[in-house]
Amino acid sequence: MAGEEYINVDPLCVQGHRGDGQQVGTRTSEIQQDIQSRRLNAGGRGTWIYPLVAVGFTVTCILQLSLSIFLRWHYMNSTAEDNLKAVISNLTNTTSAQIDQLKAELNDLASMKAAEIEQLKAELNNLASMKAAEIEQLLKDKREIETKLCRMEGSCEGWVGFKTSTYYVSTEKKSWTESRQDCKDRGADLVVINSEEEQRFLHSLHEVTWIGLSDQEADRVFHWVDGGRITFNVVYWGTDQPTYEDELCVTIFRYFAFMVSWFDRPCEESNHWICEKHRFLL
Ligand SMILES: [Ca+2]
Ligand SMILES: [Ca+2]
Repeated sequence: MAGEEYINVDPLCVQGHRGDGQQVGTRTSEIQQDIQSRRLNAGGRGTWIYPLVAVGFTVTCILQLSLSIFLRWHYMNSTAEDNLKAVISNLTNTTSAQIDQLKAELNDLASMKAAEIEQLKAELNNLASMKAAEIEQLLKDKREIETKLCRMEGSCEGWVGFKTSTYYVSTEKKSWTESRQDCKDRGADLVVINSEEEQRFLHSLHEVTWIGLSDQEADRVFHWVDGGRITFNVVYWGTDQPTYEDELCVTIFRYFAFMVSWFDRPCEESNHWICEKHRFLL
C-alpha cells in the first residue's frame, strides 16, 4: 500500500530467540517500535515533499512565463527595431531622391533664369541703343532749335547780336582751320567783315581773334570764307601788314586801333575766334 514502508526482519533472528519467551517478546516490541518509528519518519517525508513539489512547479511556471514574456518582448523589440530600420531606410532613400529631384529642378530653374537674364540683357542693350539714338536725335533737334532761336532773337547764351547778324566769341584757342570747323558745327562760319560798323564792333569783343579771311592758295590774294575778296572800302590792315610768306590767316588785334588791327598770322597758331550767323537765314 502507498505510504507504507516494508521492513526486512531476519526470521532466524526471531526464531533464535523464541526459546526465551521474555527475551523474544522484548525483541519483538523493539522491532515493532522501530517499524513504527520508520513509518512515522516515512510519513513525515511525504507531507514535506508536496509543498516542495508545488513550489518547484510554481517556480517552473514563473520561469516559463518569464521566458515567454522575455521572448515575446525580445521579438517585439526586434520587430520594432527592424521596422524602425526599414522606416529610416525608406526615409533616407526618399529624402535622397527628393534632394536629387530638387537639385535637378534647381539646375533647370537656374538654366531658365540664366537664359532669361541673357535675353533681358540683349533687350536692354537694344533698348539702350535705341534710346542712345533717340537721345542723339533729340540733342540734334535741340541744337537746331537753339540755332534758329539764336538767328531769330539775335542773341542767346554765348552769342551776341549786332545789326543783322549774331556772333560767337570762343572761350578756347584753336588753329584757323579748326576754328572755322567749330563755327560750321554751330551752323555758322568765321566772321566776314562787311562794314566799318561791323569792324568797330568786332574789334571791341576780344584781344586777338581769328576772322574769316585767309590766303589759302598763298598767292597773296586774301579771300573771305564766303568767297568774296577784300574791297577797297573795307580793309583794316595793321602797319606793315600783311607780311605773307607763312602768315596766311588773319586776326584782329585789339591792341591796335580798329582801323589798323588786321594782322596775318601762321594758320596753325592757336587763337580765339569769332563765328557769325545771319539772323534772316532761318
Ligand atoms: Ca559780316
Ligand atoms: Ca603778318
